[in-house]
Amino acid sequence: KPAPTAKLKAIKQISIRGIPLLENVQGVKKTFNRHLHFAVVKDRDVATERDYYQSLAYTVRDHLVGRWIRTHQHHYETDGKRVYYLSMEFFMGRTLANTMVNLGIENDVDEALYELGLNIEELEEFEMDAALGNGGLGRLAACFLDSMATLGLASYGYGLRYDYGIFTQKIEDGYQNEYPDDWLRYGNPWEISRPEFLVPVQFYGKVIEENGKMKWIETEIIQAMPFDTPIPGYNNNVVNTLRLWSAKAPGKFNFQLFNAGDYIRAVSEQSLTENITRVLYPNDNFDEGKILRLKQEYFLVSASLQDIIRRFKISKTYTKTGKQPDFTHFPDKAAIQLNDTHPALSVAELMRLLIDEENFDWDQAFDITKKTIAYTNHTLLPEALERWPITMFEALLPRHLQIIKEINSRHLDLVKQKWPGDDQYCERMSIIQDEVVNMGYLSIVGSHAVNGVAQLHSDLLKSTLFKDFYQLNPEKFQNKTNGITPRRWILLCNPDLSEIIANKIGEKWITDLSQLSQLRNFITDEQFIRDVQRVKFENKQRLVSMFKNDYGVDVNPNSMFDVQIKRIHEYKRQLLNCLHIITLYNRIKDNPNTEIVPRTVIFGGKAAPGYQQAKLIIKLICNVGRTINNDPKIGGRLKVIFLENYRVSLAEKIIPAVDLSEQISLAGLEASGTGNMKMMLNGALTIGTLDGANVEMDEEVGRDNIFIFGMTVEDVDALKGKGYNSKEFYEREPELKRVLDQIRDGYFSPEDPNLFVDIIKSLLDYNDYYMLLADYAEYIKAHERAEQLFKNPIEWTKKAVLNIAASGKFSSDRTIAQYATEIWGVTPSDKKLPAPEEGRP
Ligand code: B1H
Ligand code: IMP
Repeated sequence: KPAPTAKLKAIKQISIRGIPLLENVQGVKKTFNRHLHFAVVKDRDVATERDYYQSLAYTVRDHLVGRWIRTHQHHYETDGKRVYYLSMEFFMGRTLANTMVNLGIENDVDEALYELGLNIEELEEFEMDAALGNGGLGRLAACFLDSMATLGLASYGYGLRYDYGIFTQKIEDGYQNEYPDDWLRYGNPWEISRPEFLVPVQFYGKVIEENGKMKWIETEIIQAMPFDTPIPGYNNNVVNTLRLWSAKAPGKFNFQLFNAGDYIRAVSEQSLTENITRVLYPNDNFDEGKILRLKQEYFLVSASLQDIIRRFKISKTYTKTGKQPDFTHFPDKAAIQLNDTHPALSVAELMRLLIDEENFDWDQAFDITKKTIAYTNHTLLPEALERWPITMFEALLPRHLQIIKEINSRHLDLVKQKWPGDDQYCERMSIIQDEVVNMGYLSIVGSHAVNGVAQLHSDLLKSTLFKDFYQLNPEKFQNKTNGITPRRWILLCNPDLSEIIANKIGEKWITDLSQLSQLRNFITDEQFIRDVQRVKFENKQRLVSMFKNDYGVDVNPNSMFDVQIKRIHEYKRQLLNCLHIITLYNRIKDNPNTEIVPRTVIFGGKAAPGYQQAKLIIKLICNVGRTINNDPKIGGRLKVIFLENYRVSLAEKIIPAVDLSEQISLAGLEASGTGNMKMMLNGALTIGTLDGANVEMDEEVGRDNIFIFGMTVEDVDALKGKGYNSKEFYEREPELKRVLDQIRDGYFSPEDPNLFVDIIKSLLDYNDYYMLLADYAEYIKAHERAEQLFKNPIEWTKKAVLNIAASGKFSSDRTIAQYATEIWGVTPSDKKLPAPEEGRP
């Protein structure tokens, strides 16, 4: 047995210092070969392209791990406030290229693979998207992780490791079909499991009182197994962690009690408890209210809070000084951000832990809870607001129901104080109403800050959905306009545009996107405008090749790429776009010789599997495409394409090629939108309503450089107030009437003439809930303005450049800096950590 000092000396040899890093091409080749041999266990005679991808992934991963370990050490040593982003969705997409970009090793790796006779872009295609999200909300979480790491925050994402992400969409005979997304089939080189940090999560059971203390007993336990994914910052040697929980059966039943048959059954049934993290719920902006979803939400919350508290207790302040953990300092050491109400149980769970486990009294516990937690709202749509029946709580989380009732009763006391004698406030503001728990209200009451995701949305929260709560606590309400990470959404996906920008203004814009405003100085620079035009054209050509290879359709790269890519939802009004397409079609048919701008209208997006109306809209788009694309009289001047299986990796290919970006939701319904920002940053012009962040894009770029149309929120309210009647618009506008009649009468579905009658019913018989017909005329006119401008390529490109130049506000770095200073109480830093070989920070 070695003496203690000898042991200390020996352990110093366990160090990552001196592990050679491969900062050059030779090194990359060597490591690549080593991984092919030792990790993939293949030689070049039998290795497949996928094997080469695997070796490449391991090679790139090698460059992360030193920085990852060092960053952990740094956070432990500095022991500052940590930021925890809790989300049911992290829509990460692919990791390989993003890692190379953020570590700045893409050129060396590129060169090394080229020398080995391999094509890096082809290998990248073997990586499955980590598609653990539905749409904007999940992708926002992913962009935030990138920005938090880039701003040097001690930040952690917490989520669920679904075995199956968002379904794979296939379009078969024009219909959407769903297939499971088996993303872990070939293993995941970007994650590392941490069985040593397994935590138990309790469900069901009952509550008893013992010596004046509440005890939650006889619970069923499911283990949460963490899987960590590295999150590299841009060029700063920071690598933070995304920790995703996977359900694991406890596996501890008493073998003695079972006979052989019971034993086999008991072991087999373990897999049933692991169903909790089996699959992502595929609904965007819609709450299904299923018990399995509630279990998922509590699983995330309970496992994450236990981990956060463990880390608090082992923080340097306590382990190095021998002091006892003091939870009154917890809010100085942890900020917890709730990504919508999906992790809202955090409020009740933190209260339970503080009161039942840490023996705090109610008032102190609630003070700590409120100071720690903040809540972001992402939608006003009533069908998306979570309201759980208390019967579900009663069975699954009896202690939490007690706590929520107590939070509510104390909250209502404050409401009574504020509005004495007015019972209506108590009725409206109760967290529990009609036997359901309003998770939005719980989140507000349990937080010190509540924010919307664009200025208009935040204002509407205060004036409508949370009006009473705003009057009670105006100081809580904030705005944090969404943003996107410029690393993935221009540097990675549009390297050629990035390069011509860098040639003009250097590279500082990559971490300070507002610097793009300098591009305004170059709109008279003819060469620069031609370069921007050329890059857009080349990006479109790449997409054209994909259309040809994957779909067998010919597309004219000189046509206007008119693109609507987002979840299929009635409020997003893909149907309005479709009405415009049919209008154009009719116009061309009526006047076959008119000079029109050739146009390719591209759709992409998934419909929730149970959302029949949305699925029918997909079918309509496909059928309209079939009719138009095959009509010889159109002669290719108008094409309609529905892109299958829209996802992060496909977005990266489409967005750089967009000319016209469709952002046409009914005003007041799209909380922010973030696709709008991605296309603006890549030099698209926007056709859009004054909704969500479009309002701020309009402010930044100026009305001359964006095609704004349609009703404002105030117009919508006024029209509803005086009584909207969609049939009036139908009768009043002949072109509109003709389009609707065609759809209704089977013009696009001759084999089944009644196929689309439900769509027309929703517009005429059910009075067009999303008011497409009211915005139709202005929408058509806005498109005419776009077409006019497109005829002048130089003028169009100048406006495209002005859009790029005005997109600086929409960096998620700006968004995160505001969260950091205005909600979390932490300070962004542009300091680089030392490189890993330079020793401990
Ligand atoms: C957004 C959701 C959403 N808002 C419920 N709400 C879900 C609600 O599975 N569920 O139950 C899933 C998602 N998603 C989007 O958030 C908004 O519609 C966008 O406008 C916004 O840009 C995005 C990010 O803030
Ligand atoms: P966590 O498990 O996510 O909280 O990360 C803990 C990390 O902090 C470890 O992986 C270490 O890299 C780092 N760390 C550095 N020194 C210590 C220590 O003395 N105790 C615990 N963690 C430490």
